[in-house]
Amino acid sequence: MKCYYCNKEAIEEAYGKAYCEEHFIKYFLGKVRSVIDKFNIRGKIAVALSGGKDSSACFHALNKFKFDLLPFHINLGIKYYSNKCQVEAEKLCNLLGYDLEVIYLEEYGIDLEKYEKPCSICGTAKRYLMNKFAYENNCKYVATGHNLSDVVTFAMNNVITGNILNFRGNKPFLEENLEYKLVAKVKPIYYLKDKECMLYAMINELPYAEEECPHAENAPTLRLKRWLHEMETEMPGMLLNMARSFWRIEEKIREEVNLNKCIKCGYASYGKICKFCKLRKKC
Ligand code: Q46
Ligand code: ZN
Ligand code: ZN
Repeated sequence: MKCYYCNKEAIEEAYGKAYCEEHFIKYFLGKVRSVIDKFNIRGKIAVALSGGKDSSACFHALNKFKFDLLPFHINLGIKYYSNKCQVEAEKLCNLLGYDLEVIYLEEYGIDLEKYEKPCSICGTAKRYLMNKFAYENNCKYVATGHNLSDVVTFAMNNVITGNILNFRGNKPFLEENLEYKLVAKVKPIYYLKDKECMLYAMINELPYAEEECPHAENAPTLRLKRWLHEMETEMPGMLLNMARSFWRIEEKIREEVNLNKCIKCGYASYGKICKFCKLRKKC
C-alpha cells in the first residue's frame, strides 16, 4: 500500500488514509496540535511521565512544539516495575535535554503493595500528586499521556461498573480552578490510539518501559480495551465517536458537582477531607 500523500510505502492506516513514516509523524503531530489549538494551550506545562510509551510520545511531541515543559515522574513503589519506569523516564529526559523531577509515593506513607486492589488508590494518589506538583511549580497545565484508547476504556469501565456519577477524565481539557488549587489538565494525545502512540515511540526510538504494571495483569480493562480495538477495526471512528459522547455526558454531570477545600491540605475535595489525605497514614 502506498502513502496517501506521497509515493512511499505506507506503514499505517488511519481513518481511511495510508501513511508512510514521514507522513505518519505529521499526522500524529497534527492531532496533538489540534488539541493545543482548540484549547489555546500557552504557558508552562508539567508533563507527567509514567515511563510508558504514551507519556513518552506525548512529551516528545510537546517538545517539538517548543513549550516550556517541566517533566516529572511519580514513583509508585511497585516492586520491579516502578524503578524500571523511572529509569526509562530518566533516559527520555536525558535524550531531550531535561532534568526529571521524581515524586516518591512512599514519602507520603502510601504503600500500594499493601492493598489487594491497589488501582483506585493509585489513581487517586496520581491525580492528587500530579496536580499538587504542577500547582507548586507554577505550571499553568499538567499534561498526561492518556490516549483515545485509554479514555474510552476508562469511560466504558465506569459505565459497566455503574460508576457513572464518578464520570471524569473524558475530555481532552479541563479548565483550571485556582481558588481550589486545581491546575488545568490537558491530554495532548487524546485523539490518538494505543497503536499509533506505540508506532510514534518506535519510529522516534524513544525509551519506554515495555513491562505492564503487575496489577494490570488480568485486569478486566485490558480485555475491554482489546474488545474496543476489535470493534474499531470493524467500525473505524467508533472510538472517537464514543469519546465525544462520553465528553458530552461529563459536561452535563460536571455542572452539578460541588467542590470544597480539604481541611487538611487545602486542595480541592468533594468532601471535608480529600481522598488523598484519607489515604495518608500520617496526617
Ligand atoms: S492504576 Fe493499577 Fe495502573 Fe496503578 S496499580 Fe498499576 S495498574 S499503575 S495505570
Ligand atoms: Zn508519505
Ligand atoms: Zn487533603
